[in-house]
Amino acid sequence: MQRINTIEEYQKEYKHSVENPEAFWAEQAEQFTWQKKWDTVLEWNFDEPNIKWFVGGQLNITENCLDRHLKERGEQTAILWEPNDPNEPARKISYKELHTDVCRFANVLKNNGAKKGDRICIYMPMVPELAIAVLACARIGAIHSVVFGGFSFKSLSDRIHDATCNIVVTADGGFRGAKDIPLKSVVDEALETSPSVKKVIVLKRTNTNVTMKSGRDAWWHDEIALLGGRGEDCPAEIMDAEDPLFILYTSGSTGKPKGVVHTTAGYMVYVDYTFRNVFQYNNGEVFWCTADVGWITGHSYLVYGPLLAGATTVMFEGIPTYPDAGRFWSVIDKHKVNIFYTAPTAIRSLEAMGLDFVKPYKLDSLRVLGTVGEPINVEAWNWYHENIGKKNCPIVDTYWQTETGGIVISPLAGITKTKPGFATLPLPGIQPALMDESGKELIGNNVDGRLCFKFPWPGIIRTTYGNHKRCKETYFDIYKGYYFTGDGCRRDEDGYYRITGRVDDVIKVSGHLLGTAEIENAINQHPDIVESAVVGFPHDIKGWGIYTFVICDHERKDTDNLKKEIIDTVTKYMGPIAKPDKIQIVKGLPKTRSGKIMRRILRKIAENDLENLGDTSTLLDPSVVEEIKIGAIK
Ligand code: 7RM
Repeated sequence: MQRINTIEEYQKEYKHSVENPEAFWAEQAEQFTWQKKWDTVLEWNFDEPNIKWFVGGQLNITENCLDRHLKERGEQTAILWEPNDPNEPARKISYKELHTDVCRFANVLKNNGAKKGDRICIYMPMVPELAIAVLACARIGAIHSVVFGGFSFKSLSDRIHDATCNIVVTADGGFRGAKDIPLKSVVDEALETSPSVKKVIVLKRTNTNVTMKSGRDAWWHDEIALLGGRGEDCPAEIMDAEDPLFILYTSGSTGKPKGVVHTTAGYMVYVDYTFRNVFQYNNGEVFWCTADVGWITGHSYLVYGPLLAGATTVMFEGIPTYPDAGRFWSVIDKHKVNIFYTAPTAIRSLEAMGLDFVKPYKLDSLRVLGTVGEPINVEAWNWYHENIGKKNCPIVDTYWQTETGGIVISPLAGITKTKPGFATLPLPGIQPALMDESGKELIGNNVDGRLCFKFPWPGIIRTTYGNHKRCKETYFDIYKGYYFTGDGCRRDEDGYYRITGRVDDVIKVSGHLLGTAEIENAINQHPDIVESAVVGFPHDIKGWGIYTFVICDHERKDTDNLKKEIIDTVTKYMGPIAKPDKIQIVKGLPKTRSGKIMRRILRKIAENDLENLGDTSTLLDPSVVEEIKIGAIK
């Protein structure tokens, strides 16, 4: 399959994609295995919204990830798995083996009552069986909803409940660094309030003691054994192009996460196209995306993108600092990784550990480096470029979202001239628009505004599960006729895009998108807390840290204990990723007369910018601000 090779080709392809998007995307879709070709490439309006790609087409994405490659690269490694413990052997699963494993587990799901259209929740550690479970769902037309293993029981149960999942696939536990994460017991707690779940399939990974509820819970290996050596084949369910492929929850401005829905054909065409072009993937290369499959980056560029392109995809179970801060670099040498894709927060934390952890490694297999998830600061970009890429590897700063399905603004590796801190140019098919506060599109270069897109691409969100109105209101109503990202953005004198950060109440903490309202809900579970307000503050390593203001219903003199209890409460209800960095106990919060918290003021205080709080005259009680300023945590 062809890809863009020069900047002139990019410009030509971009122009074609804007002038004739339907012809352009139809060309990209040709190479896949279709059970039936589409009748119409695109039907859309952004008002409802109603977006349909490859209407009338029928296919199964796993035939394109697996069956399509068997003849040419059946023996090639599809998944190269690196365990948490470097002394445990790595696993290499060929395309042929992966095909068999996926079919077997698809049959297990069927034996447990799964059917096309069912929602299946996957809550697993980073082991090959996670990818196998994802693909097995797709094989039988069940909609997967992967929940990141770092979320705890309440977040898990909310997500299971929202999608009314009937099956959960999990493991006894997972290894992460020196820790053993007890996944099954979290599932047990979540299921106390999730009546829709009839079956739980449990992979044995850590050998942790778990309780198995009879009639509901079954071991993965027992279910495979029940197939008695049969089940190596499972016909791929024929799906309509717009049948949902998966739901993935993402945080929003309210406390309730949104179930972003992606559908089959458009998502497939888009992640394959962007994978091959952005990373300039060559046949035979080893690609490593360090994201967890629980996030969209793992869905699109650890599982689907690389497998669609027939690549070898590395899956790493552990963390960057275990057994030491050289682990990423050691794995790159060990598996001769050619393309390495990670988050700025990981780069900053490893940079802070010093070059002694980099020096022992050659890193000479690397050809392309990538980043994703948040703006990368110039210092981290330079460190990555010099010490990891040895000034030889282009860096692609890829901008995208759970809702965009795949990368939308990014350099093409080695083709687009890069500028540290800039995601650079829109990919073919992507039509960005910057809007001012009044809703007018800003024309020309050297402008700052809010980033929107004015034309659909195949990977765009279709709906938010069970609540189409919320999808419309969040993304399509704010600027009529546009999809709104929620990000601020600058277009510079060269027409290059630089993302300046979120303009709503979500924050990126260590690359994880968290809703401040969601964290507040978790904090408010503490019996002594009456009210709380969470805002972000700039953090050297994490990008953003979590600053929380809490009001207690009676005076607690043991503030250290109280703070510890609050952290434990957040960990218990939401998960360790949402632990507050700073907790300030306050008597009141700055509220307007209508009772709305003025977060602008709290953000300034959290940033330690006490002199520029702006207008506080509309506050119900301006004196609370003085009290908060005095107690502010530096
Ligand atoms: C892929 C992912 C989406 C939000 C998005 C931005 C931020 C992502 C970049 C970035 C600056 C980047 N999906 N973001 N990539 N900001 N430069 N290259 O992260 O749904 O979890 O988050 O992440 O704010 O809206 S996500």
